[in-house]
Amino acid sequence: MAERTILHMDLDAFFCAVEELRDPNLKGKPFVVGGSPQGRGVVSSASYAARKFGIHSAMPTAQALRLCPTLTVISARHGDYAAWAKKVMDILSDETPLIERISIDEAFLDVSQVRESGRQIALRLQAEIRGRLGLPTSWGVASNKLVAKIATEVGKPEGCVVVPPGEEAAFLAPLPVQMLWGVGPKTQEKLRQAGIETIGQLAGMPERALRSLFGSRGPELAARARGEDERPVVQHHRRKSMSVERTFARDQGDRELLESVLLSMAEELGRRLRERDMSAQVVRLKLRWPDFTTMTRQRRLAQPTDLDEEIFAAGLALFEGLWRSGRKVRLIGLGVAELGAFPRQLELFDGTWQLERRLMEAVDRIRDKYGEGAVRRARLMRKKEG
Ligand code: DCP
Ligand code: MG
Repeated sequence: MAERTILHMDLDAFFCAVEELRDPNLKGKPFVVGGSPQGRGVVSSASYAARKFGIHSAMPTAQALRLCPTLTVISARHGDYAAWAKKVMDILSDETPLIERISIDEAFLDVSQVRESGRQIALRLQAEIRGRLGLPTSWGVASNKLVAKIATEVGKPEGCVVVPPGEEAAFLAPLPVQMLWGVGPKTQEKLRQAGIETIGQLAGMPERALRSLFGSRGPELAARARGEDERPVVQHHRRKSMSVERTFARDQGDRELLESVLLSMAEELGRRLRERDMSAQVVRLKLRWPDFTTMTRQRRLAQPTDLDEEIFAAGLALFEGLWRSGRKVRLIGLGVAELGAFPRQLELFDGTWQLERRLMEAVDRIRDKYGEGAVRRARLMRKKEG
């Protein structure tokens, strides 16, 4: 394979950084974006000041507050984060079409064909995102995705770490094995028992020892530890499904409330589809009862949609098939699947759909400008979560 130049970008404390744009007083303070400590809320994103107390993503908010009693807890505004992330991705797309988005705040770029050096491109994009949007990013530059992503991690925050070709293994050697893609807690524990803690030690393990520990996965693991990775940057990476779910602080059995939660989820999914110019063929519902049994049902639509109302109608029909009046629900989730490109040709045949689509586009614009709460369907106004 010809030598490649791969960039990896990840926003620093992303949800927190967006909250700092809204309220600059938060800068430098310990705060998190996350769920409420009274319920079963967890931290989504922790400011760097909060991380000094040992607070991190996925930690229960109640525990975070014990570590730092003066911590500010902000509830997530997902619509805002999606809108800011899209602005960042648009700046990257202006640079090159060879871009693969791998999460809300992360992307790979293949700039092998660009004359400028990887470092120059990364520093220029970092400055542009900081200057135009006010958001901090970290960058990794390497000959493949695996090493570029770890380089980003090492340089955080606001770093730009370049690993020259040929230096991959030496760069990885001192780092802990769990930084390697594919090494989860179980693999890490096995390695620890074998006395292996760094990526360099893993790379130096005899093939026989690797095979006896990990079977056919062994050689692959060793190749990664040497910093080898041939995976291409996949353009227009299309997700096959997306979903939102909500665990209630208290189990809920009220029909109106559950329906209004479903509707707000349908609105979020519709918006995310429209932002990506995609439509969904399948709608899925997930319900978890207080005893933790979980049911999922799905329904195939007559034609693909990106409209809140149609997603909601399908979700509601599934809900009615599973739920009996008054039955308490612990978690409710709504998702869409079999995503595809937006079926524009349908516009010619379906006037109502076209009207609804234009209405939704107007609503999206208002929400971009004034926030998610600016436009709500009337039925969402009726009831607040009890
Ligand atoms: N996120 C979440 N729950 C998690 C992890 C992440 O909701 N368990 C959300 C919030 C983060 C965003 O995804 O802001 C991006 O995830 P990152 O892992 O990149 O975390 P941050 O951007 O917050 O911090 P970092 O500076 O380490 O990248
Ligand atoms: Mg991030």
